[in-house]
Amino acid sequence: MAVISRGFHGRRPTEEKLPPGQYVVHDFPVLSAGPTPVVRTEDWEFTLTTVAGDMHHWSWRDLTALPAERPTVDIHCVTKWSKFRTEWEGVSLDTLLDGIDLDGDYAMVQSYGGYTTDLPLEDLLDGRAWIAYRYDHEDLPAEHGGPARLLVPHLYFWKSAKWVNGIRLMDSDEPGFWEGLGYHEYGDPWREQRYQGD
Ligand SMILES: Nc1nc2c(c(=O)[nH]1)N[C@H]1C(S)=C(S)[C@@H](COP(=O)(O)O)O[C@H]1N2
Ligand SMILES: [Mo]
Repeated sequence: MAVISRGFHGRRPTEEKLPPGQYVVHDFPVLSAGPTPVVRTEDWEFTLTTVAGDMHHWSWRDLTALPAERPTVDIHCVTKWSKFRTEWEGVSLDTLLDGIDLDGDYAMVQSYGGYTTDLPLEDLLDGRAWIAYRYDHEDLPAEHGGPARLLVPHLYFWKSAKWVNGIRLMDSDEPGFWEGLGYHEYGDPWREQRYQGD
């Protein structure tokens, strides 16, 4: 009788899922450039600003009324830790932005507390980015970005802005917080784009 463990069958070996230069962690490190802002859900607001200057707002009630998804994804921090199969719940940016006239090719993601990060608008679409408000079946803890954070797991984790509160669309790329301090403007872990020039 063939002995094939279901749990193993179909999964890629660990090395294939680990981008170059990364190692695996089993805890969940907290990396914050400043203090953790206290944001109550009743005060939470998310604003999309288009290049044309149109503004679209979502309250917490608006956000959580939208259909949610439960992505399980690997995350990769530029400081070299990766964490496999993290479980989130939140709203896909495709769902959030559905029906809105999007202009501009780039997005500046903005957070409570002033953190920013830039990326091409298309990287927020096609099932690749979420506004996540639950982690590991619990409300997202404040230190990990609660009440809600961006989740863009195909880029280094600094692009996944914690305490997210808006996106400003732009015609051309501008550096966000870490990008202005020398981090790569795109940040693909598989191409090891850690710093400018990588
Ligand atoms: N608002 C905000 N978002 C942020 C950061 C930050 O300092 N402020 N740090 C980034 C970095 S460098 C990483 S690796 C991840 C860390 O998320 P975690 O603390 O939940 O592990 O958040 C990213 N998002
Ligand atoms: Mo990071």
